[in-house]
Amino acid sequence: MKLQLINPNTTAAMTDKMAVAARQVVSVGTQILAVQSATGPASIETAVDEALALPGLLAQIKAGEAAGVDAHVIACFGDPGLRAARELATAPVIGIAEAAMQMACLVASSFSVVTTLARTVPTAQRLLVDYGMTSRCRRVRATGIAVLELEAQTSDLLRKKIGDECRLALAEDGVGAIVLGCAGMADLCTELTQALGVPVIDGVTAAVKLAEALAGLGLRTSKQGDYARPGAKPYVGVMAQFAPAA
Ligand code: 5HY
Repeated sequence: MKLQLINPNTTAAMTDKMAVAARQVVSVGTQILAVQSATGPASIETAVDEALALPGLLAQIKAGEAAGVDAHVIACFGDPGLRAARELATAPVIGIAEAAMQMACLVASSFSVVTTLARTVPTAQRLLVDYGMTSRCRRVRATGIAVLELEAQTSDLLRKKIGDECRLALAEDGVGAIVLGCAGMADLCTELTQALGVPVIDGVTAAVKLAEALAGLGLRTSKQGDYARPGAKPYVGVMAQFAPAA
């Protein structure tokens, strides 16, 4: 089975970090094809970053479909372009935020999200509404860490900061699980699970395992309704390459 793990930001060190985490959890025989967008922002923290990350992300979805991958994972906690990617793909497309939230609900009645900048908290909150998760998530907590501070191996200082915020979530929010709110936190999941004694869910590994399960069951993205392929029409300028074909 081939799973395409797409980092929709353009930072290769972050792609490498998430690929290591993904390869540690997949079954023998599952190949992780880790790629990042060729165009766009180095990290996705604002609505502008997200909008300008989408062409590069959708190009990777198209390339993965052409290569016949069995599933795609969008490895950014804002789940950028998830609905658009599902319109383009026939293979399943999993966003790491949705995957982590769904998995958290299977092992705890409630969870808190520990993420990066305060600026990104409303994005996670919007996703909770979209995914019907507001009754299961008690709080989205910011650590004040920028995404690019997590691009390579997480430093001891940042590990402590993230661990401390998780402990506050457990003490104050009354939750049974923690969801890590950035793909760059994928290297922390195992140690935090051991240190905190509760399920800690990293979206990258959660999404990869869900992608493996869906592909293994032969489930594909529905082409009925709003995930149907976009109809043919011209796009102009730099977007011409994305014009849906007949
Ligand atoms: C991520 N941004 O996982 C999100 C995290 C965030 O470039 N990769 C990014 O902080 O919203």
